[in-house]
Amino acid sequence: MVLVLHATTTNKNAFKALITAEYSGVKVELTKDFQMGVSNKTPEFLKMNPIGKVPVLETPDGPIFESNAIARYVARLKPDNPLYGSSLIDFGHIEQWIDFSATEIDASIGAWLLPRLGFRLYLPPAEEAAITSLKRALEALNTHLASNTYLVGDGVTLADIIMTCNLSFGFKYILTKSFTSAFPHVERYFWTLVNQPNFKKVMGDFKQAEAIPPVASKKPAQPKEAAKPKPKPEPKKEVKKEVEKPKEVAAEEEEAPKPKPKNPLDLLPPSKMILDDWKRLYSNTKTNFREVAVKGFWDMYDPEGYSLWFCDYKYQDENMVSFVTLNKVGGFLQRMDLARKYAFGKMLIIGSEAPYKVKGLWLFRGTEIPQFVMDECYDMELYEWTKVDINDEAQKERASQMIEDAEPFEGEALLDAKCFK
Ligand SMILES: N[C@@H](CCC(=O)N[C@@H](CS)C(=O)NCC(=O)O)C(=O)O
Repeated sequence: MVLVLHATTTNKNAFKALITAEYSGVKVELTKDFQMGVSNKTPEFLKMNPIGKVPVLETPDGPIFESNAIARYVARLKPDNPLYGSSLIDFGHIEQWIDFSATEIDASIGAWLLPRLGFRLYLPPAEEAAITSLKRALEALNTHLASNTYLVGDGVTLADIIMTCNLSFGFKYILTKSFTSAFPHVERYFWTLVNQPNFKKVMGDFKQAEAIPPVASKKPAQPKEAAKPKPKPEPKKEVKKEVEKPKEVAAEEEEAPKPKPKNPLDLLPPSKMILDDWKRLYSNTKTNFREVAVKGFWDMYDPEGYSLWFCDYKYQDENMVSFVTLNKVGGFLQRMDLARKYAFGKMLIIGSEAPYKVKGLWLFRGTEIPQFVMDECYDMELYEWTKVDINDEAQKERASQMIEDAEPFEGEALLDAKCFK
């Protein structure tokens, strides 16, 4: 009897059943020419799995969906399968690690990776939470594996198959060596398992992710915006990425480009402060920064043509991982690209241990934060913004320190300082 598994050839959830089948001497074959998004949307497929997800296993007694249930079924086809251990307590532990793998490992990897790939809403605080729970789970797994070669007993069990398949999704797309090296026993375990012949036959050669994937350009929902009567159209660049327009429609649009409306900031009365002069002074000052650049800034500053703002990240407690915090600030500065002609910013990442604090100083053209920046850069919502009162010496001094990257800043070391210019 050959059981038919509906999935693509690279699906880690399908690998669970295929590897289990290899260990159990059961024949499971993938359907030919499975097309994700097409084959799993047909009425026949939806009869097998009403949610339309893969994998699905066709058995002589009817279909089964949910990859762990499928793998359990395949394992049980072999009587007294060692994949299920040799005692009731082994069985209990195998089920324990299968559930742990699904709820603590797989769920956290998905919560970190899928928003970055654009499959879910990307929110920096949610990403931090996902990484924190993944690290907690991996630490527990690492401790267990420090004194155990496999999850249960002395040989491969179903728990190892499911755990390794779930880990493989992370190792392949987001868990770089610099991340996994904190969990050496997990690394040893993972590489041992993916190199077992029964795993290799299904998964092929395995290569670890070399970089964390960048965030796909999708804006998260903005509650304030949603409340407004007229939704603002998405910037054209982003729409193009997400929606594939038929070629002829795209061509039509490109034939008659509409004139770009002038930015309202270009219509403001001229200012005595020339932003580029300030940026040049900032970049070219190598010594005596306080006396030259900072003094020069205050000499140039025009409170009628520009405004200065302090920003303070609203979710400081969630800045638990240094490189994630740095990436978050880096992403913010990239997304501010649209304001390069009208802004200068300093962002400090403060503290020598977690939670790190992110605070900044921004100079904007005009006496308010420009509306297009508020509308188009979603990071703005993640910060509290306070206008700098330049008549208050303490605030002025704080702004000077931020321009200068003065250390210690508010009594703490700087992890990094980034400049937008
Ligand atoms: N808990 C399910 C997850 C299945 C799942 O999310 N499958 C994805 C592919 S890995 C899918 O079919 N996505 C298509 C969709 O969401 O429509 C399992 O383990 O089988």
